[in-house]
Amino acid sequence: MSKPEVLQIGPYPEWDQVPLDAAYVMHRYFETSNKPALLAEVGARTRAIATRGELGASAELIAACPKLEIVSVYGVGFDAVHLDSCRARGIRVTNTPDVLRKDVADLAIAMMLAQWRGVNGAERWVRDGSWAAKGLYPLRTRAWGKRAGVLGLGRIGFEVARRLTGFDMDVAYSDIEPKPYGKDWTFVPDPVALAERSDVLFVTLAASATTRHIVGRSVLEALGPDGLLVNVSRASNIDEEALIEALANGKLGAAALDVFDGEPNLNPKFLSLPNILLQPHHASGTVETRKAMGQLMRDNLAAHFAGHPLPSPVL
Ligand code: 8YV
Repeated sequence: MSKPEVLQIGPYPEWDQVPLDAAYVMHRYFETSNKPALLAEVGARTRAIATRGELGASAELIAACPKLEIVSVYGVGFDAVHLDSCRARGIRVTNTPDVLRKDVADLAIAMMLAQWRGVNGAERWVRDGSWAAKGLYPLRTRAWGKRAGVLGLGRIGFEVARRLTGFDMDVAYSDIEPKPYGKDWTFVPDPVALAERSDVLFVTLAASATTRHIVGRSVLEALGPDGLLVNVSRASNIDEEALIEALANGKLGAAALDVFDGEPNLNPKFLSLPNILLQPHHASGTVETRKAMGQLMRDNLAAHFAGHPLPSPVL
């Protein structure tokens, strides 16, 4: 039997690429300079799209593959997949939840600590000779015991909140409704009220059209001049222009971001702000987790082509 043809939207590590190449005819969309020509050539034979969370699959891409059966996402976020097109044509969609939640939470906590304890600046202080020349590093902010807000108590938010509890923090969260697994934490439905009572606000919401810019001027100003915003979800959850303005005029104390509009080409205004920690969308980026994500993405494809139930379906 001939191998199913798969359109590959982004690169994968070798430990995934080798088995993918063995099981399927992989068309490397991301490598070709003439994307329309590749689509015209292989779109009609493409039965699966293998993509990454931040790349997804657009309506145009899906339309160019009339025999498409499944979109398999390497990542938990499927906001970049045009779900309406998939629903309309009965195309299955899978993602890789669970396996990455603890790593994403770990990086969120690391970003908070790095900002409050000034880890990057302190490293520079040693390397550039400031320690010897100027003396002690300026005092920073304590982390333990502070008030934390978690915007979105899904799988990742839950792991963030659990970790914050270990820092003796007073933890509250916002979500559509109180979560049965959130009983140790205070439920504050309104994101502005959550920000108001928080020293640090973690954005851990799954992104959708309804969450777009949920963190806007009013949330940022409620978090305030001493507040810290940490985003490990999607850039679309934050109004970036309002964030840049609030950081520049001191209405928000600091921010730590792993995701950006238009990434990897972020708004250059971010680069000139001293009170922001910038990370290259790598919250799930450990060898262990990326191996688990790749395995789950491949398991979903294999199950689909074997006619078995999908391990982690979205649609
Ligand atoms: C990954 C992500 O960096 O899970 C997601 O939705 O955005 C990240 O974990 C990405 O999917 C890998 O490309």
